[in-house]
Amino acid sequence: MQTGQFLTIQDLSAATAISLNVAIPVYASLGISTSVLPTALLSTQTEAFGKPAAIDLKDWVARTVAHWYHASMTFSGIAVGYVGTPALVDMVDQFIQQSAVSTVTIDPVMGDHGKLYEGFDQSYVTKMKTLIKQADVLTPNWTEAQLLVGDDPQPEMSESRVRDVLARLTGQLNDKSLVVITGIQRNSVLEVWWQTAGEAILHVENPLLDQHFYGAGDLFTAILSGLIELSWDADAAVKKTSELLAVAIKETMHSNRELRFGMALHNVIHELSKLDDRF
Ligand code: PXL
Repeated sequence: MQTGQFLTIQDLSAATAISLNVAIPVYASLGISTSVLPTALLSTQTEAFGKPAAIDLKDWVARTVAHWYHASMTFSGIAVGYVGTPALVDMVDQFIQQSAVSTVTIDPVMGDHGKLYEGFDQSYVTKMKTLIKQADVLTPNWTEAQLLVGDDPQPEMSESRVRDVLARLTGQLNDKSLVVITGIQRNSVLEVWWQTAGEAILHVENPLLDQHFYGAGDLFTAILSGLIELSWDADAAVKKTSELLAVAIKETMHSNRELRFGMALHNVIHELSKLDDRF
C-alpha cells in the first residue's frame, strides 16, 4: 500500500512515448499518486530524430529541490530514469541522500546495443556508478550493466557472462538491493535476469523480436517501480513486469506506428488498472 507521494525523476521528451510520457500514465493506472521532477525538456528522444531542441533543467531542478526541502516535502518512493548531464546526476544523488525515502529505483539510462546514447561519454558513466549506490532496485539493460561494472560492452550474452556481470553489479549495491538486467538475447529469446543479494539468480523469457522498441526500458522501470511501491514481492513484480512489457510490445508492433515514437500504452494501461485490488 502506498503511504505517500511517489516521485519520478527523468526527462520530458515532447514528441515521443518514452520516459515521463510513459511513467505518468503507468503510475496513475496503478493508483499511485505521483510527482514529477523533469531533468530535461526535449523536443524528442535523442535517438532517431536528429538532434532535439533541449533545455537542461539544472537550475530549475536546484530551485525546485530547495523549495521542496523548505516545504518539508517527503516522498514514499523515488524512481530515476534519464537524467542527461553529469552535473544533474550529482544533484539527483544529493537530493536522494537528503530525502529519507524508503525505496529508490534507478534505471541508469545511458546506452543500448553496445553504445552510449548521443551526448554521453565516460564522465557520465563515472557519475552513474556513484548514483547507483543509492539504488534499492536497479534496472540496467545489458549495455548499461556492463558499463556499470567497468567492462567494455560486448555483444556476447552467454549464461556465464550474464551471471558474472549480474553478480558483480549486485556486489556494488547495498545488501538488500534488487538488480534486474533487461534485454538479454540468448538462444532466440529475450530474457530478463535478476538477483537480490545472496539469493538465487532468476530469469524469465519473452519472444525475441528483430526490432528496437524505443521506450521499452522506461516502461519496464515504471511498471516495476510501481509494483514495488505497492509492496509486491520482488520476484512476482519482475515476472509481472516482463509479462506486461510483452503486452505493450505486442500492441506497439501491431499498431502501425513508427517505432521511434515510442510505446503503445492502451492495452498495458488496461491490464495495470485491473491489478488494483487494494481497496
Ligand atoms: O528510452 C530511453 C531514453 C530516455 N530519454 C531520452 C532518450 C532515451 C533513449 O534514447 O533519448 C531523452
